[in-house]
Amino acid sequence: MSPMIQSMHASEANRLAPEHNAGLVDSDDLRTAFAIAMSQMYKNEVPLYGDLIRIVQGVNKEAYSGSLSPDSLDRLTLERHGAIRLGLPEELRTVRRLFSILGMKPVGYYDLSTAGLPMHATCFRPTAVTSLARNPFRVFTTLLRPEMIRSEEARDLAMGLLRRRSIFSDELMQVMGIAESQGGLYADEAEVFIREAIKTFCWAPVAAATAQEYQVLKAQHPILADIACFKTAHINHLTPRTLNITAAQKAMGEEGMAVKDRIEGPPARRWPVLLRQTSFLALEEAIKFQTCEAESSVLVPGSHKARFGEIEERGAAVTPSGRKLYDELLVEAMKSAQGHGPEAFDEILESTFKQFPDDWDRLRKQGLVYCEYQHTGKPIPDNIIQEESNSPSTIEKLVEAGVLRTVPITYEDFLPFSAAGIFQSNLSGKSNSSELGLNEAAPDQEGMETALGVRIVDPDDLYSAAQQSSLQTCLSRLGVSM
Ligand code: OOG
Ligand code: NI
Repeated sequence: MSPMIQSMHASEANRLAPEHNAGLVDSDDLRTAFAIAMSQMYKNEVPLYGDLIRIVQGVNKEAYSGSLSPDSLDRLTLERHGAIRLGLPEELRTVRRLFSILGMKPVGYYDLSTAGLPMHATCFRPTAVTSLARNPFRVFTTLLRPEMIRSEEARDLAMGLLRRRSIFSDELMQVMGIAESQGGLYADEAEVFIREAIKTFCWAPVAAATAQEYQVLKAQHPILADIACFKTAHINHLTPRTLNITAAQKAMGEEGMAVKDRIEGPPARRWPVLLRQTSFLALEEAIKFQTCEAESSVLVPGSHKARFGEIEERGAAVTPSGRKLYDELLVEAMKSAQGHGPEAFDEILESTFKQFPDDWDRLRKQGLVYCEYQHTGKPIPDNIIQEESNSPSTIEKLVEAGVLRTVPITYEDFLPFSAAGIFQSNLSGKSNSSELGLNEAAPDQEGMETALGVRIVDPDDLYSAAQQSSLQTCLSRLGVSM
């Protein structure tokens, strides 16, 4: 333990807060430092990820000037998401505390049982518009649902392995306590925090299980072996954001990467919505298995497949009616594409999505997307009566008159269907729950919230609040009564 931490008692910490917290590292800066450290770690461990970053940065530089992206090139260059898979509610609760220090909250609930996975998820991410603009780093975090595992033997084995492990170092627990009691971290503490937090998410090449235990779990469900057999909650991918996923996917193939056969999500559009993703397939990596539980266990070589590299293109956040339309069209396309290959599916998807407007004004006027209002600087023409207040028709008139401009609000979350596709491309071909040895399950947001110890934020509340507050800022600047 560092002397710095030893000397920082909780009482001292309390004395520093709140009047003396001027020197605390801003949580947005801390998140950026953490995301950079995570990216560096992953680059060292998975060199192909470094190649991916290089490809994406090249593509983005080229695409930025001509793009309609509402986000800055700085944000785009830094932007990443990662994914971790946790085994126990206690692990999730501690991870929630860890991400809270980085200014990230659980947003959105994802039921993955529909994709044949014994787990559910949330996304830890910043929620304030200003924090998202500085660094939107997000981590898709899944939690095992043991009640979905049909085999009692596999379930008990997994739970036993999970209960025996501890994925957080003592130093990390201590520095998190300090952060919570003093409301943040000083620079030297922040360094310790990042160093120790990264250890939780790095690769542990020596499994915490025997080869036989690993096989039992893998036979039950490959994801189970990945969740339960290791000493850390290794991130399984980190995803940079690209402005042109078609070009980036092509460049990946040209460099000889084993790329997924198609891009998940909506088809290419003039006005992108939600998100499109693709990846290079998970790597078979050398690991070592224990031969018994003892420290002195003889190690035997083996391998494990979990880590991959993904890229994504983000578009506008859609409203609930936009999402309904998206889901309906996706199901329609999937139905008509049954039995066809990936290329035919892409064609069918494209023609089905002709029903999803691809014109900014129509998207906005039909209430399919969220938008940010900006004041162009133009004064209100005399013929628009200000007393009408902020009724929808006045706002439309202000937009038409060029007083207000509207830009898309970027989708900051995930697409379970897309996630499912990516999952399955890295797993076996089995798809229904009984083949996978799983019990049927309903979504269980409450169970997830109990595990987290806090409520999950509804992403729609965030998008509509962002839209509303941008409008209010414009109207009050224009002196339009509310
Ligand atoms: C999570 C996959 C979800 C995405 O981009 O949709 C995800 C996992 O593989 O654990 O990261
Ligand atoms: Ni991902």
